[in-house]
Amino acid sequence: MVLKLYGTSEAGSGTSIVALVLAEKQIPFEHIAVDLGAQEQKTPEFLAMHPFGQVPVIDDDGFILYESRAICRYLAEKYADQGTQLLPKTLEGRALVEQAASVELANFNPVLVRAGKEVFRQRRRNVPDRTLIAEVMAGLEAKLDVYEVILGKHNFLAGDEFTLADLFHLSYVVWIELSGIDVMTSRGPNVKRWWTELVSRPEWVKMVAEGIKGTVN
Ligand SMILES: N[C@@H](CCC(=O)N[C@@H](CS)C(=O)NCC(=O)O)C(=O)O
Repeated sequence: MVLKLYGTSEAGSGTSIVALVLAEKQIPFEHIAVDLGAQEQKTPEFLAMHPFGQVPVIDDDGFILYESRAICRYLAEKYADQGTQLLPKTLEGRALVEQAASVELANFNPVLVRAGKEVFRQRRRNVPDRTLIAEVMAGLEAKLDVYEVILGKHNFLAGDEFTLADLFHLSYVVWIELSGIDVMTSRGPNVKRWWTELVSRPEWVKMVAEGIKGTVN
């Protein structure tokens, strides 16, 4: 049975980082759009898959998994020898990926989620709190100055190769950039180089342009 990905249809969401792993790994999948506005994620059927009532969720031949980063790790491990290599083979290499992924989850993601929600309000024709967005983004600048140092030592966050730790950073930034706020390229040259490379990955460019599309639907 083909893998099912339940989630939103736009690049920038947690669903889209899972969709990017699926694309990078060349894993066929069906995308099942969940209408968050209609609260489809809170129906009893959906809650049976994801007790917190959120997306993304995958159904891999009856194996149900939620939390975008857990799903990405699962897919990268299961399809280790297929498509783009997203995890190093050595213990130390994996540990460095986990280090960078923990930094993303602790420092980067919370800031982006707060600002991203505000931007999303704007897209739903509510008035976004621009002061809040500016405050939140200022918090991110200090973190990006540390990224600048890290990325001065190697090409990507966990070494010289692109890994899941880099890919995880792609959620939410797109939404903020769509509102005209330059998040990633106005700091140092190393962050700019790294970011430009991430957002130029062909599968990501395609998803931003076309939305999330399954390969069998
Ligand atoms: N940590 C979770 C976050 C999931 C999350 O916040 N999903 C949002 C969409 S990006 C959602 O389902 N929102 C609707 C809701 O919470 O009811 C993950 O990475 O999967």
